[in-house]
Amino acid sequence: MKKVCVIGLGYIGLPTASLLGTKGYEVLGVDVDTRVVETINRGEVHIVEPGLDILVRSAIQSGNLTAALEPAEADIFILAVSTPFKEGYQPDLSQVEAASRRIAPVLKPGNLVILESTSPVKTTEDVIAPILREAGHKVGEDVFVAHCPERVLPGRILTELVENDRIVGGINEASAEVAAEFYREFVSGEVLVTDAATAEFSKLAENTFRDVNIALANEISILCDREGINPWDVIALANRHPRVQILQPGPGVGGHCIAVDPWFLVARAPEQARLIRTAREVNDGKIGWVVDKVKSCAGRFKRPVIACLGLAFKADIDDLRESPAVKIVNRLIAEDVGQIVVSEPNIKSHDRFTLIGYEEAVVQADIVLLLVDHREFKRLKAIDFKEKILIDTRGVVR
Ligand code: SAJ
Repeated sequence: MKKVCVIGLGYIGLPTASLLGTKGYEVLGVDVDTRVVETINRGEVHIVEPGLDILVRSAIQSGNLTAALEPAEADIFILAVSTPFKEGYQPDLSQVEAASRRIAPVLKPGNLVILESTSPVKTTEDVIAPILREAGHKVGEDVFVAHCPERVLPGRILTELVENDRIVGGINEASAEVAAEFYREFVSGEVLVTDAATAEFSKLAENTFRDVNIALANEISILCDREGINPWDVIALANRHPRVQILQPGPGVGGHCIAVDPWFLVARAPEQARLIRTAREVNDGKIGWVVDKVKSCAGRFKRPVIACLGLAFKADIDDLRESPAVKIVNRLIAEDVGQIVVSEPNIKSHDRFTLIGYEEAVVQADIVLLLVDHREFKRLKAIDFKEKILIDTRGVVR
């Protein structure tokens, strides 16, 4: 049985580790967080993703998945740590570096090291390979190194882990071939082979494509608002053209991927990546635009009750990372725009906001600010907002 060691048991590492644990691999999942390790070893999960609880439980019960704080010898090492940005939108690769340092002492000839974390172009070559060489390994000869970017959509992770096409970029041809062979064992999509830097760039290009196109939708929505026109009608009609596919406007772009990754391209070429930077700024700027909109409506009341519907970064998930909704609610509270009530059907409690049911929130409100297109909110009808002001940032209420 092949041994796989997965470093980082978050939104990508845990689904990958548990999937492999049910596909005939002996998997050791490694995380620096004791609480995470203990939770997984009990067969439980610390993140919400459809089907993940069942998969983890069955992988743990079969004995093929174990979680630990330290890596151990294996055939294949998968790095699935996070790659955020730090001040000035500069990539923070400290977790990739730390993970490489921790596996270096246990690597043996014939091992394969795969970076799955979305990373700046040349990370595999300029960050991981030197650390492994320093530890005495012949990279590309006796330790194979490749980048295979994760491409799964939160909410559909378990399906997409298997069905999506995968890009496998090797540090050399031999590494690419060894890594491609591994993915072909459990992926039903096509495995596309290239070099590491091309794989890194392709992943960044995918998320940047989304960001730039959402920025266009957000800018269109701001222009429509000036004209008193419904942007969702404009976009739906424009999209009836056979070659037009405008995305949906919202309160800004959230999550740990699309709101972060384009900065990796900007950081390497600040002078040239002008459109990409502007798109990021347009999407981040939508947050302030929504806050200003609420403030201008609030001015009509003495102290309005403002119901904020949704905190997650997108529909029907519990993930609040980089969520524009959270940023907007925080700003409304900080600027004391009114009495704020918050509803988020996908989480039980929040450390700063008291959560109430969405129907009750609407009843109490003078102003309803709809921030996420959760399925619950789609049940609301225009009649529910009679004599209230509705600011619908997602075009949910028709
Ligand atoms: N959003 C809009 N309008 C749209 C689409 C999305 O405002 O038309 C917003 C969402 O509300 C959310 C943000 O953009 O705040 C991102 O949501 P998303 O569903 O587009 O993407 P993520 O961040 O959940 O996952 C993306 C995916 N990438 C692409 O679709 C190209 C996923 O496949 C990647 O694996 C993931 O990033 C990642 O981990 O990089």
